[in-house]
Amino acid sequence: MTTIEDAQPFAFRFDPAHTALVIIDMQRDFIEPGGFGETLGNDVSLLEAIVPACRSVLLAWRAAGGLVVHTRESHAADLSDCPPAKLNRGEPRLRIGDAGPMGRILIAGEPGNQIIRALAPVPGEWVIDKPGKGAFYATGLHERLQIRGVRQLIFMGVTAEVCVQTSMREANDRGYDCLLLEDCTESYFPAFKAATLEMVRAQGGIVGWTAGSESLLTALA
Ligand code: TIU
Repeated sequence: MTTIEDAQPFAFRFDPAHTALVIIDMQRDFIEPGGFGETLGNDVSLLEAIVPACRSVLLAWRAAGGLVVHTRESHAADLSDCPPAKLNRGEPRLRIGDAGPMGRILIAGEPGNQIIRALAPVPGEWVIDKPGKGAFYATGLHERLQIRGVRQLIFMGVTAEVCVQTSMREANDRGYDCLLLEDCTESYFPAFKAATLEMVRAQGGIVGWTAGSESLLTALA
């Protein structure tokens, strides 16, 4: 077992052979101007700041031979997997499926839907396209993780309070111990990131643990 002693609310112990690194939605749609995140009215520049820390963790996890799972929030070109409630929500400048500067917004295969270059998947890593906010809804991810004997998940990605937290809550209910890396997640709303970290680890780790990425890197070294 490997231990991150300074994780909160208490030490996080994990077996790297039964742990996956889950990187939520680090796709151009959310990080770069012209994607879904910006069409919702957000300033996307905040999110780019976590990329170097995410990359350090990804490279270390790869070097350790760990399983890497990338997710993308993504819909079929015919929008058959996008419920009207999601499609019609709010008053975005461009809706899911509309043509934007990086191709059709949030559509599989479009340039904007690709993982950013710094964190691009390599062969052998899983890439999960998910139509919802949570990584476990309509993806088969749980079944694949069970076949691999995965019991613990380490989370990075965006946004903290939407797809990351939804995925962690889904995972928690499915019996996984979940660790969120504090400097490897971000929100368009700084207060929402802070609240996410607090609510995940409150009440004795009601959803999971949090720790800084340096603590994970030290534990893996
Ligand atoms: N809007 C927002 O904060 N997030 C999303 O729509 N998706 C993800 O979090 N990936």
